[in-house]
Amino acid sequence: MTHLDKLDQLCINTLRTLAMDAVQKANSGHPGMPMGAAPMAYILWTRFLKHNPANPHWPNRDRFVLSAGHGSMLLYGLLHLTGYDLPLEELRNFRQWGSRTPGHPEHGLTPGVETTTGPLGQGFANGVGMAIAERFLAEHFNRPGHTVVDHTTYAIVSDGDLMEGVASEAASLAGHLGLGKLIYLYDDNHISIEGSTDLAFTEDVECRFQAYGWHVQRVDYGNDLAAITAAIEAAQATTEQPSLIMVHTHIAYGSPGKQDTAEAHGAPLGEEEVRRTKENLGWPTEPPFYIPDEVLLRFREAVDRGQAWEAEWQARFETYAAEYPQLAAEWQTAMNGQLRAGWDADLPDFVPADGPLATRKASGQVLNAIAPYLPTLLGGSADLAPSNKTLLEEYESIKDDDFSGRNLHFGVREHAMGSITNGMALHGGLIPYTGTFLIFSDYMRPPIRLAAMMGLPVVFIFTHDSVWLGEDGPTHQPIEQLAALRAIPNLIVLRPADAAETVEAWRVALEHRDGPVALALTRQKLPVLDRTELADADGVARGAYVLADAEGERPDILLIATGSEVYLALEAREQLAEQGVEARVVSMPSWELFDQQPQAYRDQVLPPTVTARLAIEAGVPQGWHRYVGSAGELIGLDRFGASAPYKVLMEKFGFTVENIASRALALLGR
Ligand SMILES: Cc1ncc(C[n+]2csc(CCOP(=O)(O)OP(=O)(O)O)c2C)c(N)n1
Repeated sequence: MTHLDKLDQLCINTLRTLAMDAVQKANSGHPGMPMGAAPMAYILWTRFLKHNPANPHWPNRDRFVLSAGHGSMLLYGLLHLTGYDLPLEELRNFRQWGSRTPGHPEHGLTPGVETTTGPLGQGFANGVGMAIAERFLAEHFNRPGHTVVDHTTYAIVSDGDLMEGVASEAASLAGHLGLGKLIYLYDDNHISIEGSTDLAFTEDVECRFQAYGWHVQRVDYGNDLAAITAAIEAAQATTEQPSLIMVHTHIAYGSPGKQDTAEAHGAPLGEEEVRRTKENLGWPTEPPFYIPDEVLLRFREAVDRGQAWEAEWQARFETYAAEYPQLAAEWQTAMNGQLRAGWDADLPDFVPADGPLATRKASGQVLNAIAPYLPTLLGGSADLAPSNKTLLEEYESIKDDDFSGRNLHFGVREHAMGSITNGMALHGGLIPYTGTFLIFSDYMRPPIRLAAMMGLPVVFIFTHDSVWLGEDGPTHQPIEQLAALRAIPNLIVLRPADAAETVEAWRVALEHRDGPVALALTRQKLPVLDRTELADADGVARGAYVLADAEGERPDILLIATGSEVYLALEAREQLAEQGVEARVVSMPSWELFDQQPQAYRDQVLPPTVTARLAIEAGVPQGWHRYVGSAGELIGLDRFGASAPYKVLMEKFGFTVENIASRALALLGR
């Protein structure tokens, strides 16, 4: 072994043995990765990472992402040892019910965990979003002589991370944008679950990342602390390129029987092998979870250092606030995740005289109306901005050498767009949004799910929200996507019926701070509903509302519709009235918001006594029985779409006023 002083060695072996012991005690988990990556983690956390264990929310802290989330015990070891609020007892309870040490790191549960990782590649892309956020906020808030935003995003990434496509997408964009404050350490151990990476991963990673525009270095020996230190210093000095440091390591380092084997990846070493490994590392075999005093002292230096860093930053911030009070106030509002007062002053007020309008277009108008009031509203599209209407027209594009713009161009990279945007939200200070076609929500499902799990305030804009996009045909026509999104817990899906509902949907989306919102918007024009005759669009906030009621006391039938099918339901209501049938039309832009309403309100909108119910939505009917009941019926789509003008498709698929009216009559037995 080279360059290891004794205390460093003890610290590193503490990280290793804590992981071995916790996995052994839980009888489940991944010991190999923490054992191999312990030296780089130790160096990073004790010599470079600027953080404050006493305040995991210090805004100017460096961000650390453990993208190889299965190595969670490495992170829990670091958090405990450096003094975060994570007692040793929690490490003893690794993977147990109610512990703060779940199998994979969960943001919001464990102090100091910057993002939820485990699905490989996600953390890699989250880090890119964090670095974008840092650079944008630095550009926006720093002033000459006043640097209030200045930190680095670090990650440890693994073979699995680099095999995942989402990491390639994110790396490509990070290289393009020249994110110099992004430094990734690659745990290059040549082992994944099935065995050697020779089985499926033999590309030249170094050349690949160089081709993306990254600065790439190699550390040939994962225990060479001096080489790791020098590489991180060189990465820090590289300010116009992201850095990848390929550290050649050995999975389960120190285990006589399991080092360099896939066996050590995801299973306990076994009592006997733990004992042999400890002996081999010169470690006392008893007790488990042993932490030498001098090790704790060394790691806990982070506490005082962190407090000093934050205090120094706080002083800097106060000088800044004295000179730029308005900017400082804006910073506080943004970092608190609040909206500037009066942000909605210029929201458009749509009326029928405006003529028919696609909800995507209305959404674009909303975005442009709020952008001047929300200086940290930042997003873009996966190369579909002209279609998604996501462009902020008065602002420039973000470029590698200029982050003063407000429009991000994610390129055709939906998956990374979602994950990067999650990283932007995790960083804090931004109001991030994405844009693509609803059909491609399938390409970004993993980050949507994680945004929901983490409760991140991200707005996912999805246009071309039904088969009515027309001629592009079934590959582009969403059928099951609304149902699939509604299946994700803690995600609010909103499908507004007209321009006015779109404004209200945006209001909900921006004010909802503890989870993501998906907006489903039309490509085709829709009439702006006449609110002098109908209920106000602010009913959107309740998820469903009575748009047009029956004339008499009690409706004969409920017509429940969403988005572009609502105006059809309104016309069908009139036809039915001519035939003596009293129909109530319920606009139901969001199931999730409706389900949150008190029972009394839900019963008022969908009276239990009215069992004749017909729901109309251009998508799979899955789930609608919950609202129409066993006596109700659905007009939906149980097939893929077809390439044709949308008015033809509406005829062919039965989405006509006549068909709705006749199905309603049939339901009533007339
Ligand atoms: C998206 C995704 N697919 C599959 C897995 C299951 N999985 C966990 S770790 C891993 C690969 C392990 O290889 P590596 O990243 O090199 O980790 P190491 O073996 O070095 O611990 C896989 C396939 C996952 N966590 N995420």
